[in-house]
Amino acid sequence: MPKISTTAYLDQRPGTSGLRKKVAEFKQPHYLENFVQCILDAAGDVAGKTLVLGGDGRYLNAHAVQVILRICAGNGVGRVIVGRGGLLSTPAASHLIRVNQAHGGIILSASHNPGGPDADFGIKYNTANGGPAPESVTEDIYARSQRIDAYHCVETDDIDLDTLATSHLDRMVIEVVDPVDAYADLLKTLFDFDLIRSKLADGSLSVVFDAMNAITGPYATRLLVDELGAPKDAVLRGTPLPDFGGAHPDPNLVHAADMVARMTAADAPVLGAASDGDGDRNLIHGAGLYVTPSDSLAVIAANATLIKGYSAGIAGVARSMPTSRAVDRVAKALGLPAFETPTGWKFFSNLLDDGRITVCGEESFGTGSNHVREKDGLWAVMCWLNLLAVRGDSVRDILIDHWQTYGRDYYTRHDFEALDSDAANRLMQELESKVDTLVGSTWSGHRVLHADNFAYTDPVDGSESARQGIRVSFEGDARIVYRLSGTGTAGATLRVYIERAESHPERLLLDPQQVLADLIAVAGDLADIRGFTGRERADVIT
Ligand code: VG1
Ligand code: CO
Repeated sequence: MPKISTTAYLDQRPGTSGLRKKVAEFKQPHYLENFVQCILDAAGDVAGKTLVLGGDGRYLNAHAVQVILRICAGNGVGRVIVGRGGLLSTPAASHLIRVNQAHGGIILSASHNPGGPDADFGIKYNTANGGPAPESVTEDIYARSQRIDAYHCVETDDIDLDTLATSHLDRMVIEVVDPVDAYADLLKTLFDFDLIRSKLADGSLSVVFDAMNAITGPYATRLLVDELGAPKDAVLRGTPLPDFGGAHPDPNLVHAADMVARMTAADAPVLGAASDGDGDRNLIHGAGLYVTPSDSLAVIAANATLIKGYSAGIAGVARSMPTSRAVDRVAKALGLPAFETPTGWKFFSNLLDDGRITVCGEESFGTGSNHVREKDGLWAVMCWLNLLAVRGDSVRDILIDHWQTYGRDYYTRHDFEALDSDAANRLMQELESKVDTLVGSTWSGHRVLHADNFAYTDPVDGSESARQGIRVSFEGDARIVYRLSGTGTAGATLRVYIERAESHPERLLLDPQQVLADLIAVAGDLADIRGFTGRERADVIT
């Protein structure tokens, strides 16, 4: 096979979810090729094996898919299953890996980061279970990227990926599949489509979904409009665009503003939702009421047996460390195991594979189950539609009922973006160095009960992940967490997560920013955010 000489780039360390860089960085000579070769080398013997390939359609997706096919052929891969047009949502890619018993898959996305020539691109490798490669594999990819001096690649014109067909590139089979079919079939096994369809038809249920000009447009149109009979205009911004129409494909209250406006109007539908660039995140909104991702996870866990695919009950739950402890309360009440993992979906995979958990989620708009090994935006939307159809209540009623039963975890995340990396690192180092002395200290009346730098030992394979974020617990069931983002492409982002539990029946419907105002101030003082960063306020509050 032709071997092409190259020079190593030293900055190809995957973060929370793959390698994310500016498009201009990916366009450097051999930059993408190097990384793909390192993926294939770290993936074990790929000769003759099947891989899945696709991405969220952002700028560079189409080009990258062609390059990756050439390198796969150069490395003797047996078969590549590609989504038509090079498109696949992240959960659909995970499912295709599993259902085809593929060796793994390569997913092209920078998820919720903006796309376009001046914005972000990303690439990640998922293993045979359909989940993001564990740290042992991503570190191996990184180590190889430091010393790579050649890659294997065949020469060919661009392959036609717009026609559903099977073709050959050298001895490698390329199978172009519909990106939605298999995924839609999977969801049909999990949810009561007939019931939801009938409730949408009689008007007792209604939905609006914002696809944010990103990958979920075709998926949402198939499921909500074609299968469930919702009107066409139930899907907003439903055509995937390479630059997401210049918008930020991050499903939060700021970037999904049109959907939120519909949901806060007098004639709001029953359910409003949105997903991100690659389709693994979800935002859930009821008429006039936003559901935090931490609460959404807890509600889904508490009501799982009402949903067809989970009617036999769930084995256990897991949440990422910074996610609120709402789901822990459900687990306790139901006598289920609950796990706290580091940030990033890869840490859920072993628990899912081992059957220890069935549903899991992150505060960052990620929820999912054992049906795939990624978080899944439309799965969460279908969960809520199914629950609403069965219970016949509003989102508000379901949430208030939940809080009355389990209490409410008031929760907010404050992000300080595009910080000077050195300043952000110094802030974290200072926090780490004083973590042991914090216990017993009092901050504006809040006494610290416990403080540590979160370390995780995987209960299934014993692998260890240290320094995953600073946790500070206070009297009164309050908590502040600090960590640096691992998905940004410019400077550093400090994430500060603030929460407090409340069970008094008359204090369940307050404004989180007000309830948490004193703790938010403590969070700033305790880490001296202003001193280190010069910032008075967070850039994004969710
Ligand atoms: C963020 C979220 C994390 C999520 C990750 C990937 O990571 O906090 O919970 O798993 O994005 O999501 P970080 O390191 O920036 O905090 V996605 O939808 O961007 O693949
Ligand atoms: Co995403």
